[in-house]
Amino acid sequence: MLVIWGRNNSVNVQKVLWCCEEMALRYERIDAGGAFGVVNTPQYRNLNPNGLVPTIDDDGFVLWESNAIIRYLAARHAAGSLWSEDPRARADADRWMDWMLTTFWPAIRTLFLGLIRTAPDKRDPRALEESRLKTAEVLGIVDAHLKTHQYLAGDAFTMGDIPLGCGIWRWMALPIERPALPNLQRWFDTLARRPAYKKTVMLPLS
Ligand SMILES: N[C@@H](CCC(=O)N[C@@H](CS)C(=O)NCC(=O)O)C(=O)O
Repeated sequence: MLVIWGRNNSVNVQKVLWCCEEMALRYERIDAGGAFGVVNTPQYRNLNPNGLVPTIDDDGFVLWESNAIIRYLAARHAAGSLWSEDPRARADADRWMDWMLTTFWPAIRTLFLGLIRTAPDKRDPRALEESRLKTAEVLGIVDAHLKTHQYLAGDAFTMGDIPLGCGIWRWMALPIERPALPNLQRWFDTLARRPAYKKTVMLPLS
């Protein structure tokens, strides 16, 4: 049985849960991280020396780093669908997965943490606004891409949609002003109709 450690409100844990639900893969989830602690115990550090979530144990194979986990699970259980057999199509999905971690998340992180996990009197309005503007700017890249693509890595849903799909829920659910990005909105609306996305990602932000 696949075991997943991680609290279900974490963006990186949600990536893995959503991926599993899309593949109808059975798993056991153990709360860890944030208020649940666990991540600083020697047992957990043995599995993941970073003390972060998610971590998986798939019949003795331990893996951390959310995108690596998605790639592994999709290659193992969804080759030809979530995980394309074609190297170029797969690289396209990989590209958007990495872009979420290296470009989108650094842009939105301050805004998300500020509005959701920081008391109002401790917020830095200037930093929040900078983060909002930067996020809107980088999402312009996605909007332009989605003008000619149904999904991030082509015309079918793939693992490439999962990381940014988790991130975009935060952008859509935050109480902020958002510029009109019609192609991005269309992509999000499509994701929002997927039962697995509703179940694992579209949760109240916390
Ligand atoms: N690059 C790592 C980042 C993991 C990470 O930063 N996880 C956060 C939650 S989203 C975490 O563990 N924070 C500490 C905690 O929850 O205690 C990945 O993608 O898995």
